Amino acid sequence: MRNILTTITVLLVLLVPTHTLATPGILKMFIAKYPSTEGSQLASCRTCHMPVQNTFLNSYAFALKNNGLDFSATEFADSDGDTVSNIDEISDNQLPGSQAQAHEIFLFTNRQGAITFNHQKHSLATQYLSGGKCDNCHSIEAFPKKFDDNSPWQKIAHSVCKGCHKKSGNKKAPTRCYQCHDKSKKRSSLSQSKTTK
Ligand code: HEC
Ligand code: HEC
Ligand code: HEC
Ligand code: HEC
Ligand SMILES: [Ca+2]
Repeated sequence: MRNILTTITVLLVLLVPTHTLATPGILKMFIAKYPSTEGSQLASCRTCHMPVQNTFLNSYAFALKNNGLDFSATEFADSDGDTVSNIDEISDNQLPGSQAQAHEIFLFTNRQGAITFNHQKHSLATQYLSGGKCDNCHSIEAFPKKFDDNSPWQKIAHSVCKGCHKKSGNKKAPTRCYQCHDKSKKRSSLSQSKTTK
């Protein structure tokens, strides 16, 4: 028993530091490169990882990875496809790897009333029934792992989101129209229409 414990301890000492210390270094590199981000929402693992508890990379992190972690080489790209370059977003305290305004909170705007979707809770908290199983929502037929508020999601959303809520039998999982759609936040029919994109 003691031998096993010693072996485990040695393994932990050998493995844990390289695994957990190696990459938070990228956060330090990021802040060193862009000092204005210190203390801002960008000074976070979530600027590149989503959900944060895992090693999953977002579009900005993939750009960094593909450029051998050369920050300057990714500055003029628009990784999240919102027409603003990565460097302009970073200077403006916006997320370069996501069209969301805040980490993992997606606001779907539309004519019926906006829906606020908490991605972090839905992908990780056990009562939301996915517990790390990304395929509950991300499969070929469903959401593509790239938040684009200009695409229409009604069909997928009403089957995937409403479907699970109904099946869950959980009263806190909304199944009625205005529990999901916030009437006070409607995308006006005069403003850019989603389907014409
Ligand atoms: C500026 C972007 C950025 C930030 C911030 C960032 N990372 Fe990373 N991280 C990356 C990239 C890019 C990779 C992939 C590196 C590669 O494969 O070459 C990565 C990889 C990882 C890995 C996988 C390492 C492996 O060897 O498999 C872990 C774990 C990780 N990061 C943890 C963290 C944690 C924890 C934080 C916050 C303290 C953090 N990262 C902050 C960009 C970032
Ligand atoms: C309950 C549903 C659900 C689960 C579970 C889920 N996601 Fe998502 N995810 C979404 C939705 C909805 C979006 C917004 C996507 C869209 O509009 O296509 C999204 C977007 C993303 C994005 C892109 C973010 C951005 O800002 O562009 C990434 C990366 C992602 N998810 C990773 C994951 C990973 C990794 C897991 C599993 C650990 C996971 N998701 C589990 C629903 C889910
Ligand atoms: C795999 C099951 C599942 C899927 C898929 C799912 N949800 Fe949920 N959702 C839940 C559960 C369960 C709750 C209630 C959790 C609790 O509070 O106990 C919930 C709660 C919510 C809430 C209430 C507020 C909150 O964050 O708790 C909203 C809004 C919501 N979901 C929107 C969505 C949208 C939009 C989608 C699709 C993009 C979606 N959900 C997909 C299981 C799911
Ligand atoms: C579980 C949450 C949820 C429930 C419940 C729900 N919806 Fe939706 N609905 C969504 C999401 C998410 C979208 C996609 C939004 C987007 O693309 O911006 C959507 C899209 C729509 C759209 C398209 C709007 C547009 O401008 O493209 C209509 C219309 C709509 N829903 C009507 C309804 C009605 C009517 C009900 C009740 C019978 C209902 N929804 C119930 C989540 C929900
Ligand atoms: Ca951008």
